[in-house]
Amino acid sequence: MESSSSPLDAEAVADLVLLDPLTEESLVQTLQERFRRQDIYTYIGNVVISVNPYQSLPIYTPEKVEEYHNCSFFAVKPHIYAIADDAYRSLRDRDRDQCILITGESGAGKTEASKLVMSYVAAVSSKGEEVNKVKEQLLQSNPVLEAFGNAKTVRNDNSSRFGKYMDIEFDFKGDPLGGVISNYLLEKSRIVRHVKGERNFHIFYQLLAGASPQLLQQLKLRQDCGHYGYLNRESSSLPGMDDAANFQAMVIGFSPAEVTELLEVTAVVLKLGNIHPSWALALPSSHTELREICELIGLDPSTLEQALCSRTVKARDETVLTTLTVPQVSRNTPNEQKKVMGVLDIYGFEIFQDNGFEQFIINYCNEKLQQIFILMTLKEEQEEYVREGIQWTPVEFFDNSIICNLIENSTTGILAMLDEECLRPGVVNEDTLLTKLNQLLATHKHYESKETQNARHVTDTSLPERCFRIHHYAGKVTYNLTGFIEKNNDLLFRDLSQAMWAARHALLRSLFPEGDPQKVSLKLPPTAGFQFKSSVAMLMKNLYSKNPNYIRCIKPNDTKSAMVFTPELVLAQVRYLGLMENVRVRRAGYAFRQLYGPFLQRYKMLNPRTWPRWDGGDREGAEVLLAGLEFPAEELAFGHTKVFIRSPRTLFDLERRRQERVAQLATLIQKMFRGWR
Ligand code: AD9
Ligand code: MG
Repeated sequence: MESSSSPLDAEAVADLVLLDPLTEESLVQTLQERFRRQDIYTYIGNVVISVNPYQSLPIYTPEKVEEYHNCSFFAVKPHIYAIADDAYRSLRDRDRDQCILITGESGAGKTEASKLVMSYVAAVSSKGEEVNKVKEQLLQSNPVLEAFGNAKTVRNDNSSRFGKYMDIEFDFKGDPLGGVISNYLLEKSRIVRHVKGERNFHIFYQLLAGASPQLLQQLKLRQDCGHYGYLNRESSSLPGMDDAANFQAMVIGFSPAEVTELLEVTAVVLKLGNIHPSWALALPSSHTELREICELIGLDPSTLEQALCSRTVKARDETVLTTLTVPQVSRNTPNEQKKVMGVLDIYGFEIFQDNGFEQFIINYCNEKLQQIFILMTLKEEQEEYVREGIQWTPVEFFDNSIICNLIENSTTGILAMLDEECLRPGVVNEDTLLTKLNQLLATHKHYESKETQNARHVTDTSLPERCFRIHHYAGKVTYNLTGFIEKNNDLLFRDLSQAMWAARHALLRSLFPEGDPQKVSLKLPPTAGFQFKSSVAMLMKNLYSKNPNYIRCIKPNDTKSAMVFTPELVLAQVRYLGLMENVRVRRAGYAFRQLYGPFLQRYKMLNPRTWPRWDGGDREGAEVLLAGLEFPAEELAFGHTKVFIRSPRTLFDLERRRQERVAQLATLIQKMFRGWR
């Protein structure tokens, strides 16, 4: 008999491609039933869905690593290790660069998943002094990135406030050589502002809690969080988070001089927060914080004072979005053929009550990821059919390139029109932008505003002023244009970058290359939207050149509780993640496929011609076996190495017949046994 965790258990199929009937309800129910059994991982083909358990499960032990290491993907329960192993093996043995795309909403478990993938790869690749050093550095990048890029939010105590893409490089043997990390859309505005109940970036609390009294003195800091305007005393410590210990973990791997430089800049940021905007017009140069900042960075106080005072209010108002590339560890490997595994940990689709420029950009990125997902999945399916010599019939699917185009088209796209408005001299505001959008996009099927609604005589008049709505693949989102222009402009005033560049502090200077008076250019820097579009295009090109692996993370409840599963909440995510479309695309051709050998082994008892023995080849055996079962011809296809079954129903029928036959045989054996006694 089947155990309750059989992949073909109809109550809780391990692969949603086999879901029958396929509805949103049945999909959510299956996830719920599996979650109840603590099976937090489920497949859609080779896509892994991960439901955050909010408790530590005993499924990440070294024994588990061993179990999944070199095991066939479908022979073991769904697990993130299975996808990591599959990707790593294809990279090492089949020489195919891989990427692992992890998406999901805040708190769904993306960052944990990316760490699990990295630690799995570290565990199964070879050991040796050199290699171990690289692995350590790779794993070590996490505490640093999290210290400077993560913060407590209402949704997640350890929320990543940036998107992360990491290319891990391997040599021909599959040993890690190093990595390159790119960050997307770091939420810099958190430094100056965050909502009640949230915190600033972890690093500030870690520094104050973990630094020795001598170090604090050297950095001219006080230990008390409450002294700093950017921090809040009430959440200076969080349950389950040891800031002091994390501080120690963060500095491992850096030289003492590097640590000092880094922390000096960190201290300067904290202290800048104590320079009050009301001093905008006259800042006493004897001001203690100002004087201390200048001592830390080697700058004449009057230079900083001038730079701050001319624009103080504006500078505090900055909300900046950007992308930057930080080359992390990298060993020198001339002339060596490198293989690459990319890991992408990036925010999923967002629909809030109020959606602004950030949501617009994030959702654009997800729209692109969806596009590449569909293209790659179809491509992969098609390639498998060609490899197996099976007829491929094109499938119907929703092509979201029309939405991508609406946003990114270089002349009529929303981003292009926003840029145009940002560059226009004179008074610019979002109202004129909206008018322009309405004119150009009046008939676009995926664009709506109050104006176009009126023109189209739409009765739904729920759309507020100064807003537009996009029909994304994952649902309709209303964006409020207020703030789009300022955020897109992303200007740091030149006098500030020049002042920073004038400091003697080497690290600080390197952060403001544009402050070099020799390099002053009259050209405006690229807008935030333009930069993001370019880096998304680069990312897509990079991903497209690799073999994709997907991890879709789901948050089961809003209270961070173990064992609570809220179906409505999960349903919304199933929609944003496009899981239904995912299943449909996966089974566009054939829902199930299996190598002839294991297939024959499992079902040969269903036909007296193949049972109890079949002496011919596996493929022939499978053909003979299925010929006797009278399935409609279009349900089956025979490839070079695999049998293909079109609909889950046929597979379940096969499985049911097998179970009946097993029961029958068991009774028969029992009878025989009794007869012998
Ligand atoms: V955000 O978009 O950066 O705000 P993530 O990255 O999706 O978000 P994260 O990985 O930080 O979420 O997970 C949130 C919390 O869920 C973690 O701090 C863990 O407490 C918990 N979690 C997530 N995945 C697992 C898991 N596989 N096992 C146990 C988990 N706990
Ligand atoms: Mg995260």
